[in-house]
Amino acid sequence: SVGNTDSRGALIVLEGLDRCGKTSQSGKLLSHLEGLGHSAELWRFPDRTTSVGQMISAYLLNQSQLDDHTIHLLFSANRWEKSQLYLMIVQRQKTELCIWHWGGCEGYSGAICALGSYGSSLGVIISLGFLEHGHSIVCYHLRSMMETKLKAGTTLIVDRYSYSGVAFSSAKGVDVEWCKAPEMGLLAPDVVLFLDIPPEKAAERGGYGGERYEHLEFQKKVAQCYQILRDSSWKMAAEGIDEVEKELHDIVVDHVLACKKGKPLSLLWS
Ligand code: 2DT
Repeated sequence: SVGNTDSRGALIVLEGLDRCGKTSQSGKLLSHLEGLGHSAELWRFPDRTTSVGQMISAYLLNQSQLDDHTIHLLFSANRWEKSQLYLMIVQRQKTELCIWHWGGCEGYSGAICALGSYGSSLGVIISLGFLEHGHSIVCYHLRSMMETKLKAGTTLIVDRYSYSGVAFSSAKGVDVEWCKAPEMGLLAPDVVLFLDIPPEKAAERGGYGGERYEHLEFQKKVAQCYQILRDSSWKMAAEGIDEVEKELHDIVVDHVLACKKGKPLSLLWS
């Protein structure tokens, strides 16, 4: 397990085929938790806003072609980029030189640099340069944006996670163990809510939007691959929108309370 047993938010993952209702259920879960006074946020993967996410989006829209292994690693990188963040705060003393001002922070004469996954070695090199110019520097390594949020008490409701990564790539014939490898070391969810609907039924719902994986035959393969990944931490939610909603609310609130009481975090597939 990771870290201590302090109160924290829960990591809740929703998984399922395209058009299974994950996105609308995620939104409802968020309102329910907020209504009960819990701090919660909605996340989704792929996060198409980052530069890696834009490459993924172009691939899904059939605007670019990538080898199956390459796109798999991009999806994984899109999760890792939300996990590694190195922050360096430079306090200005003598000179006006700083890289990025910490906007709007009156009285704080500093700059803040996010070094991304380049890590602490780059941080050390940059900080030596600043020290020479008479700045004082505080370096932080935030283990993970996700972990930081959870430890601050915020529950994360995540629409798709590593299970989508493995299910969709292995449905294309990529080896399951190979698919899992780059996900190892990411945080494990407290619960996976799998919205279990037959692929034919999902296909009937309002039609697919025309993205790369939105074809019935492929979705059937994905459904089989999800079954391989399923373990005891998964909750299978059946059909019927209202019943699903009630079922999910109860499960999620139980997990949120367990995490508040100090259930430790753990890592995926370790
Ligand atoms: P959305 O329609 O939910 O945006 O998903 N996918 C997703 C993968 O192949 N690997 C992954 O790691 C993730 C998170 C599932 C877009 C598609 O991307 C697939 C559907």
